[in-house]
Amino acid sequence: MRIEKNKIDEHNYLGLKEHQRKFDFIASDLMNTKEILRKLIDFQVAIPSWALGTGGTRFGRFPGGGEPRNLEEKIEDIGLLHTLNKSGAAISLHIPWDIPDNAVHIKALGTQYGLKFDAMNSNTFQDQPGQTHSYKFGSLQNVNPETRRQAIDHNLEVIQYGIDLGSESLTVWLSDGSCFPGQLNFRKAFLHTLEGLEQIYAAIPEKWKMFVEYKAYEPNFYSTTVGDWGQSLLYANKLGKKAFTLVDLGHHLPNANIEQIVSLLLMEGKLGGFHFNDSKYGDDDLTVGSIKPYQLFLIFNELVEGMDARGMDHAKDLGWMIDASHNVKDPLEDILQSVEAIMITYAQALLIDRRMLVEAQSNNDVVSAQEILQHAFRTDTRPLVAEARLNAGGALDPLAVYRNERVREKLIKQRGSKAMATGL
Ligand code: PSV
Ligand code: MN
Repeated sequence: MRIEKNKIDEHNYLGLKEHQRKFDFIASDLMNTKEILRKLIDFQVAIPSWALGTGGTRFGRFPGGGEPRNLEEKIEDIGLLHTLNKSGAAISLHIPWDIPDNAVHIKALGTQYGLKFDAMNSNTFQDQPGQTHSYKFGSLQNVNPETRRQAIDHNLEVIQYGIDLGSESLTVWLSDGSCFPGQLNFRKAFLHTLEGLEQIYAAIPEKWKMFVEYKAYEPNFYSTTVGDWGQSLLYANKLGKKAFTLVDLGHHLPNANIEQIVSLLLMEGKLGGFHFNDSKYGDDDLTVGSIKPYQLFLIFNELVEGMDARGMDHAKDLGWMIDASHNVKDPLEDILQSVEAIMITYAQALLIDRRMLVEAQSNNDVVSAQEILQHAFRTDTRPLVAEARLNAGGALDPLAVYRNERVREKLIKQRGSKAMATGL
């Protein structure tokens, strides 16, 4: 379904006076409002095709109905969200969950909704019906060369789908690892994986990027073959200039200093992609900013600082994506919340007084350094984000329009209460 522009205009008209008051208040304190608004408008976050259905746990799944039944409907849903917030102009596909059988048609449909095709994701963490070799004991690390070959071929196929759709990156996340001591030889597992990644890398088109995503644990619980940023960076460095590390916020051990990881990867020119989510325990895939908003702010602080230090374009030079889906919310509302949290936090990071911070750091003035960061974090940037959205043609309050328009009810009517999206 689509939300007509006049519905958004109507909503904006009703909220405009109140918004203007709040926006004028924050803008009166800023020297570079225009520049900030430009950056906020340009910043786009890709939505994964697997986040549009209710996620589940191994204990169950409680779908709320009206989920997209095919790739076309997934594109439709992401298009709808983008109409509302103008910040999600890309879709990221997981193969084989979302095979674009007719790439020309799928690409055209994306364009119709103003969407590009972001990173392609391969899947060698599940066995598919009819698959010859099982990934039970890993894919690229597998002791059986034929299983490794199968996993490599799958990635090559995914690259081809991406080429057809105009994507420019491949994300490889491997669940490879072991559950028990002695189960595998770490060095052999690493080297087999490297060999496989090298063959995949060789097929990566010239202007593409290859992202190597790491994860501390799950589904393996004793060791993971791409377990942390050190291992991912090792692979990326060995592979070459088109290979980068991908940081997923949920993929660290408790209390890991993710902002420091981000800073050093940027310094090395090896941060390529970013998956947003939030978590209390591990890879909980909760709504961005719902648990640790200050950590998210500190990460954005390093992202902005590190990208500026290298003269990078915030919007284009890293791959930004949401990677979250869980059990209890309407997934579309959840994505709207996540994108909003990202934009609010990015805006806060843009407000940090960099000159003062450098001065405080040079003077070992710890108190001032903390004050400078927290001043930005405690600023309510919602009016800035709403103004950017308004200028881009979106809704002042996307969630309010979504609810007023009874989108979920209409989707259930259209697709049925039992419609289930593919994904985890
Ligand atoms: C793995 O937990 C991960 O973060 C990878 O990015 C996957 O592709 C994605 O989640 C979806 O399962
Ligand atoms: Mn991820």
